[in-house]
Amino acid sequence: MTFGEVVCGSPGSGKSTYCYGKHQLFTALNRPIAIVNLDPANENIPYPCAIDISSLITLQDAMEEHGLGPNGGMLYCMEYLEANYDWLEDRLKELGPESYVLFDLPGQVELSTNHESVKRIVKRLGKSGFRLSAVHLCDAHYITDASKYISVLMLSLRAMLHLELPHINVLSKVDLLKQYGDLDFNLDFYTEVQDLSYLENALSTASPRFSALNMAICSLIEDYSLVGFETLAVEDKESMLHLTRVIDKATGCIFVPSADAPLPDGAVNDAHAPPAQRPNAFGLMTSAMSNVRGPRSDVRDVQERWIDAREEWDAYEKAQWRREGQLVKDEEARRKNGIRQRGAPDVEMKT
Ligand SMILES: Nc1nc2c(ncn2[C@@H]2O[C@H](COP(=O)(O)OP(=O)(O)O)[C@@H](O)[C@H]2O)c(=O)[nH]1
Ligand SMILES: [Mg+2]
Repeated sequence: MTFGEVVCGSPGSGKSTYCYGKHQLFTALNRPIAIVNLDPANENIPYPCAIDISSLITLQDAMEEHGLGPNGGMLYCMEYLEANYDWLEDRLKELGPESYVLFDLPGQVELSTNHESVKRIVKRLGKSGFRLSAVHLCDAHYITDASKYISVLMLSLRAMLHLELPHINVLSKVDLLKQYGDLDFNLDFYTEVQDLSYLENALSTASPRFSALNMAICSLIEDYSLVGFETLAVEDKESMLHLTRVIDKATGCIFVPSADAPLPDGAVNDAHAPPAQRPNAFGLMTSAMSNVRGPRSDVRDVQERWIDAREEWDAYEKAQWRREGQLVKDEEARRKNGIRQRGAPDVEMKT
């Protein structure tokens, strides 16, 4: 069984950056990972790409050959990929079963809310042994405006119902939230989607004509009671670790490092070893983990980190990095010194 993610969301929501961030994180943790670019319009791919749809079809070719616009061309590319599913399957087989696979989708939202090709491709992947979760990225900027927030809720719900996968909605770029001014509510109001009636005031002030329609949409979303959000600041390791845990839980993925993978000092890769000696799913020692603060799993901590006390946290983290940098330098100097001392030839002193 191969685990992985279908990374979807509107253009600019941060899909490719997230894939790159996850690649860096997993590489640091010795977790094998491969990224499949399924966006034929993706020109500057930031990450090492294991499989690229552009070697099957490009958006430009589709548009020129069939006289289509960018949207129609994109739908054609996905239909073409579905028709040539064997091409994808053959390349995925070459990756090996231990790789965690990210599928970087195009930003056209209809691909994950209406159009059938992506859905059918995902279904076939499931039949070939993939256990995938949908990771739906939405720019956190949308929560700064009640009507945009409603549209993001609708979009997320639609994608959940359409893709029929374990589904994680994510408010991306939370590190930028502070620069958009004060939010009407705390961050947990937006992530937990508990009581949308609080939005009535803002919605009727912004667009009085559509107030009743907006409230009807709110109650529809509440009736389904499905939508909620995680948060993401891609450069923040804690944020990435927390999201990784949530996704692993949704797919049921438990990563056990291979026997020959390098382990932290003192770790034993043995199922019978005491828990504190075993590396966990992140390749870290449980005892080592207990020394550091756990990933920011509570949304109130995220609010404190990125909104309420952002400057203080930035200063604190900068000081931490400086200290860690100094420790690494000291350690290197000590090691070099030790090698020099051990390597020095024994000179017999003659008197
Ligand atoms: N500040 C910040 N910028 C981000 C984050 N994620 C993505 N971006 C930026 O958002 C822009 C669009 O990202 P990209 O990955 O190309 O979006 P895509 O179209 O969904 O693949 C790029 O300029 C990224 O650098 C984030 O977590 N924080
Ligand atoms: Mg992209």
